[in-house]
Amino acid sequence: MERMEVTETFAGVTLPGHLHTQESLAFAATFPFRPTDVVIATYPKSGTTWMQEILTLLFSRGDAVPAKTIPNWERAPWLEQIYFRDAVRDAAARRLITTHLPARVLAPALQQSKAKVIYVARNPKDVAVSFYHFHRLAKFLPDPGSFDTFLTRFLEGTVHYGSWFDHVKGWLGQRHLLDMLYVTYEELHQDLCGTARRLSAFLGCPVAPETLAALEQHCSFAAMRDNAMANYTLIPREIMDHSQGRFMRKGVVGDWRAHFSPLQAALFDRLYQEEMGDAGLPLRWPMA
Ligand code: PPS
Repeated sequence: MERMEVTETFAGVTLPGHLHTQESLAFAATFPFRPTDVVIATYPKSGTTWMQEILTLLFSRGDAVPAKTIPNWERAPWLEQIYFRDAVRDAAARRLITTHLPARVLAPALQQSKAKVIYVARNPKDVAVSFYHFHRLAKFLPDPGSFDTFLTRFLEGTVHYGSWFDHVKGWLGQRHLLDMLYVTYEELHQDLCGTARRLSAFLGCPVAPETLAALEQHCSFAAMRDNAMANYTLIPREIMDHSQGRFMRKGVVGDWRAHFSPLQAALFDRLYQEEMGDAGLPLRWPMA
């Protein structure tokens, strides 16, 4: 498998070389967005795959066939990945594009193009837990070591894809400058249909009750866990070793409580307060 040990550095962030080259990253940074593009922006493990599935169902008006027959990375390709140039559907009337890149790389082009941006964020304690488990499964990411070691690196912002704090502050800092809808993983949990309605209003994409019913059924954790087009079981074992865990791992809110020691939680809370306390951002999850 290619470039499994390579690390790329771009815009001050390290990224796995298996997925990204300097060329693919430069292509992303200069990509000509269109006003009709819909961009899902996330820090990893924040609900990206869930949002890809929800938008697939909204756009298909509840028809599950695309979601069940086309891998999610073709339905909503990652802007910064090597394969994007071939995957982006230039002829499509509405292109669905996914990115983990920081706002500082993409915001100017997005502002100019007036593309729609959906930013999905999640309680960073749950992000850290989910990312840790994903490192064990994804062979293109470094060995995470113990959870404590990984958490230290997550808080320092030295993990691949950079600092969670910078990512969230960067993107939410753009919320009045971009045509952006901000959604949290926790809101999707609490009220999937209500959030889907909010998405449909933002996208100008009417949603009938039957569409919502199909979406609710198909985008449930159980349905997505069993959907090979969304659960990454199509990826060969040398790249994602599913004997080490599932991509669709638990899908719950608050799993951090089963992983964090009181000391880890206290350290996390202190840094969170320092970084986010005065940021004036709408952060919609309980930290305690
Ligand atoms: S990635 O690698 O960045 O694309 O990962 P991402 O999709 O952002 O995040 C993966 C986590 O989202 C959970 N997930 C869901 N939870 C609830 N319901 C649904 N339908 C759902 N789909 C994905 C997935 O299980 C990962 O979280 P954890 O906590 O690891 O289970």
